[in-house]
Amino acid sequence: MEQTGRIIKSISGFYDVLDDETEELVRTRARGNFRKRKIKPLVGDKVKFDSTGDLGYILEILPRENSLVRPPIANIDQAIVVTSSAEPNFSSNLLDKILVNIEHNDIEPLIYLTKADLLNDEQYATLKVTLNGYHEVGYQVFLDRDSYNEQQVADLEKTFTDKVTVFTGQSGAGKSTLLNHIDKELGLATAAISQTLNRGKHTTRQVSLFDISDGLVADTPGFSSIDLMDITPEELPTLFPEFLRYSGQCQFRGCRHVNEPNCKVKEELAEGNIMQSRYDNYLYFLNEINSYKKRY
Ligand SMILES: Nc1nc2c(ncn2[C@@H]2O[C@H](COP(=O)(O)OP(=O)(O)OP(=O)(O)O)[C@@H](O)[C@H]2O)c(=O)[nH]1
Ligand SMILES: [Mg+2]
Ligand SMILES: [Zn+2]
Repeated sequence: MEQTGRIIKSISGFYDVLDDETEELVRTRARGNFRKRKIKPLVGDKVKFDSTGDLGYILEILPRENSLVRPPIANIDQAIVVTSSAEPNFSSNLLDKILVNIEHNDIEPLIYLTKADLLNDEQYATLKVTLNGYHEVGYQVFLDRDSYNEQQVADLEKTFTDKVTVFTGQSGAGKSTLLNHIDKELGLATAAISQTLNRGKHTTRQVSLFDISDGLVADTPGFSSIDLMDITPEELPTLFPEFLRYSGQCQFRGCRHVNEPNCKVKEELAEGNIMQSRYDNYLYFLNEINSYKKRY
């Protein structure tokens, strides 16, 4: 019998599929022909599958709306970028890189600050100014000093309904801890980064989707760095929403906002309407992307 469902977990060659009709979990394997065609099913994939026996088989992966490489997941509506203040330290470069990757995949990013309790008052005040800048860019930002402020957690949870949400961000930022606060029954493993480094592993090893507040929410393994391999120099400026607001007024169409004359983006930067750190990171990423081209 042919059914449809969504992969919510993958464990060493098996895929747990949530049946659309029965809402039951079915353990499946991917048919050999996927491997031959080098198609790897991802958590989040909508699939056709067959489960007449104990074990089902994935027959077909339905077309993806989008997919991320890091973390590996498909068909996502929004990404919660869990951003730690300390241990690991806040890095605007890493945050912007994550945001650019998410924008590239047409997924809506939200920023969630963690570990601000580890900062002194002055450090927190400075970080708040920076994060308010991201709010100006148009992102929803959760920046309470207490990551687990009840009202804030409830507001976050409200965004999950009828969506597929992925928690992403640096290893040790507190993704699993935050999820445990949202759903007390999850009991996800968490660990201090010193322990993580000692083991040389990330605490969360797999992507899995959970049913929370009438939506699906994924915990994912963190990372320490990501690249911009899929992004072209032409596309990069379009992944900064605040640049897009002004780029129509640049003299040159396709202006990269670097050395071109009469660049509205650079004018707005000089006026303080674009964050210097975002612009600096933009130039840094543009360089990085150009250096990939030289190498290959
Ligand atoms: N002080 C403080 N510690 C936190 C906070 N959030 C998380 N932690 C701690 O940070 C450590 C890492 O948290 P995890 O939830 O395991 O981090 P993760 O993002 O899931 O990490 P990976 O699974 O490796 O990607 C744990 O020891 C948590 O207790 C916070 O808001 N404040
Ligand atoms: Mg984790
Ligand atoms: Zn320009």
